[in-house]
Amino acid sequence: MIKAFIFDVDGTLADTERDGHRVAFNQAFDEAGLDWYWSEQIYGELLAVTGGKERIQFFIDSHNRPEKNRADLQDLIKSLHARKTENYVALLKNNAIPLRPGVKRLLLEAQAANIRLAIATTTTPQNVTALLENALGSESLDWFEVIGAGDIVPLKKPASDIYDYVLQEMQLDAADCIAFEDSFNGIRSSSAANLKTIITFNGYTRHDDFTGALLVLDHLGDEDNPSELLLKQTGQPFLTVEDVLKLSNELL
Ligand code: XBP
Ligand code: MG
Repeated sequence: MIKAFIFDVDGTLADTERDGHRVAFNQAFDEAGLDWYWSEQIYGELLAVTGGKERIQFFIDSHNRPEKNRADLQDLIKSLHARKTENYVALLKNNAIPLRPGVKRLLLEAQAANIRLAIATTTTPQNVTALLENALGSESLDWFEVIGAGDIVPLKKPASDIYDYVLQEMQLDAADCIAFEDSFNGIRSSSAANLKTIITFNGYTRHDDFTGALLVLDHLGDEDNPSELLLKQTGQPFLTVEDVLKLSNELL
């Protein structure tokens, strides 16, 4: 019996990477006087590594930046990332990034059906708060029993740590939960925690390998915004809680 839904944030709840995180990183680089610029394409490549600080390090290494020899490199990365977080939170306040189609509907439906909700993400906790407050109102923070985020665990996705942490906090078995993810690193993490996973891909992740997913959709769909892939597979415009429960029992 499914008792909880566990949601990833970036790319799953909202399309935050291209017009949110990427922009906030570039602002931080500019403010620090660095000549780095992450284009949409470069950012897509950098998404191979989760976590903002880890992504900056990956950029320096993979683009062979001279800064790699700086004695204060780790301090530089930390301060760039702190600025990036401030920029991202400000950006969401001024220009809220909407939730993806069907997300609010499914969250409300799940609560009505007494399904417990949680979040498992590699992003910084302040970013989750800012996204939820601006897109759904501050009361929505209470919809989630556990918000597992950022450096709270030793290893970020694709390691299972953040999902293991959330399951432990909720005192639930993986078999009683469904994860919602958008990326290869996301499903590697949820699968490593033995969770069944529903994928809603986005522009950056549409060609990722989602082997093992329970279902792969373009988005969750709403009445007035049908999920094309769900329509094709079941004739229904949007995914309901009942569908998720059936799917988990391989009945859909
Ligand atoms: C999200 C991430 C995060 C964000 C940036 O991955 O990798 O690093 O891009 O957030 P997922 P921070 O959706 O798989 O959790 O800069 O706060 O790390
Ligand atoms: Mg994601």
